[in-house]
Amino acid sequence: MSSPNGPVYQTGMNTVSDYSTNHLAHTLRAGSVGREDALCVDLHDRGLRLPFGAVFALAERYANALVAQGVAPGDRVMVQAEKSVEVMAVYLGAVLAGAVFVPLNTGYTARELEHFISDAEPTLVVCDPAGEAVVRGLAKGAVLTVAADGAGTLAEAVGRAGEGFAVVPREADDLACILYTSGTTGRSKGAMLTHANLASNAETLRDYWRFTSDDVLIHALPIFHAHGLFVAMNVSLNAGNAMIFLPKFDPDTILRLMPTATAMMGVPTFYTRLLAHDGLMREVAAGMRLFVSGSAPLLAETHREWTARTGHAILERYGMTETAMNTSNPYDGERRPGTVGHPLPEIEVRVVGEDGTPLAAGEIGGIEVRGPNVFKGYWRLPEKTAEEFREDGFFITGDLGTISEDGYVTIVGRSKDLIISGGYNIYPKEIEGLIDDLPGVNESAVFGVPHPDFGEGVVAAVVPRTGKTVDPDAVRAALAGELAKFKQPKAVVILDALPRNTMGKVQKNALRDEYVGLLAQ
Ligand code: MLC
Ligand code: AMP
Repeated sequence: MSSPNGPVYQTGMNTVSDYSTNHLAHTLRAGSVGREDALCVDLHDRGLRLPFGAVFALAERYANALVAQGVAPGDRVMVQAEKSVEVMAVYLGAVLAGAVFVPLNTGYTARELEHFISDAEPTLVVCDPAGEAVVRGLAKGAVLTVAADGAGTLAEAVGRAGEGFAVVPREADDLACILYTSGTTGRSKGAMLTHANLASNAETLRDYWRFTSDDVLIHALPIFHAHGLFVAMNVSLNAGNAMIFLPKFDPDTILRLMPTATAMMGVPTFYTRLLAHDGLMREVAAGMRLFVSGSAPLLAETHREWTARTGHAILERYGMTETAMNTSNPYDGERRPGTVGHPLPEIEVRVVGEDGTPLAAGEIGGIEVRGPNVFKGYWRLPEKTAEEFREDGFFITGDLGTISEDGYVTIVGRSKDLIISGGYNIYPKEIEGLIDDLPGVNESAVFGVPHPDFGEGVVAAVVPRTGKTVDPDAVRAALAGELAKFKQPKAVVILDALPRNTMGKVQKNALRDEYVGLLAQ
């Protein structure tokens, strides 16, 4: 089997090692043992269909290539590259080699990248050929490239690597991944996920959502965040089901392929965009058994419209980078619109008051989580980690919610100053810091308002210095090269002053109310 651009995929396995000694590798391989010829990934855009045998043979070759680049157990392997089976193989290769996989959003700019590279100190960075010069200027370790079609120096390194790999033993508590998540301070923190965090969540979700080797999942999410990587990919590998692996979300392609699939996972924007498409009809979804939504609130209205159009009730679940998935609506039973369902098995969820005391059913408070899914802490930030955990091990999510008498969790807001746009998290502090440094700017406040496509969209309110004027277009232009596109304000408004309460704190709620319709079309 070969792709038009060179990389060669073998069909057979030549495993010389035992996956059972590596906690996560064992879980990810579990669904395909003895089923090497079964379809693992359908790379529709490249006309390639790779069975499990080929994918794990590739992963073993990649593991050899990583080791040849100097990657030792515990070392970080960072990836900022377009979604491809090669990136999937770097992930699996890193797991097999006992390394720590660190994926990055492909939208991050050089400025953003600098922090990730200096913080994670990766032994190897895999990036898009277009980004190589920038990465080489920042990275101390090795740099390899991979394009969306698999071409690049990574393919060459893998071509030189041997087949079969002696899988590096890893325990439950060893690190498997670091995922960066922004914070209220404006500085991204690396969430350390262990082998057991990821393995337990994959197994739990497989059972809860009834994934089996008969499933075919539409995988249109990016694989640099928890949803596409830990939920969609890990569950599929663990269950041994095929994935239709799409480079990005495209409603035409998804609707064309839906009759060949059984399940899809997406952010709410996937569902609203599909609902806006004439091609979404009951017959197209007739063979589907499950639609999962998460990463951002799904409007109850979208839930109901979807049921009316397709006959399927979307199953909404709730998770975080730090915890993978926490709650889910039931597979059987009522999938209640506007709620995120019940705590998953072995995971405890509580709602507490400001002093940390658990509240009664129906009362609104902070959502806290404890269980095998909850991360080990923030990379090299022990104090920050300590702040986010209670003494009894519960993690403080920063989400506000309630739990009903019959156990359904509803998220009603956030205590953290966070905007979620199209499933991506944006912390205003980072954007405010950049705007405040612009010439003529006195201060700024960044907040989210309803956006018809992305749920929330970013708006910046900017106050010029006395006697100065600030041009909104100049603000947007200045941010363009600094921030990933999804973080850039969709609108900039110029104000004489920011609304403040008596304590002097900026009232973002007042700004949100004032500009609630600004991005509505
Ligand atoms: C793209 N743009 C966005 C955006 N995505 N702006 C704000 N928010 C977003 N999410 C920008 C583009 O750069 C472009 O800017 C313009 O908006 C239009 O882009 P598009 O072509 O319409 O966007 P598209 O490429 O189709 O992407 C939209 C999307 C994508 C919804 C498919 O954002 C996406 O895949 N989101 C999923 C994110 C995800 O996986 N989240 C999980 C996190 S894990 P311009 O200037 O060029 O016009 C997590 C835990 C959990 O949260 O619980 O799961
Ligand atoms: P992230 O940091 O990208 O992992 O985003 C996690 C945050 O996304 C959570 O803390 C929630 O605020 C939000 N989130 C995830 N799933 C849902 C959901 N189903 N409904 C509402 N918010 C969600």
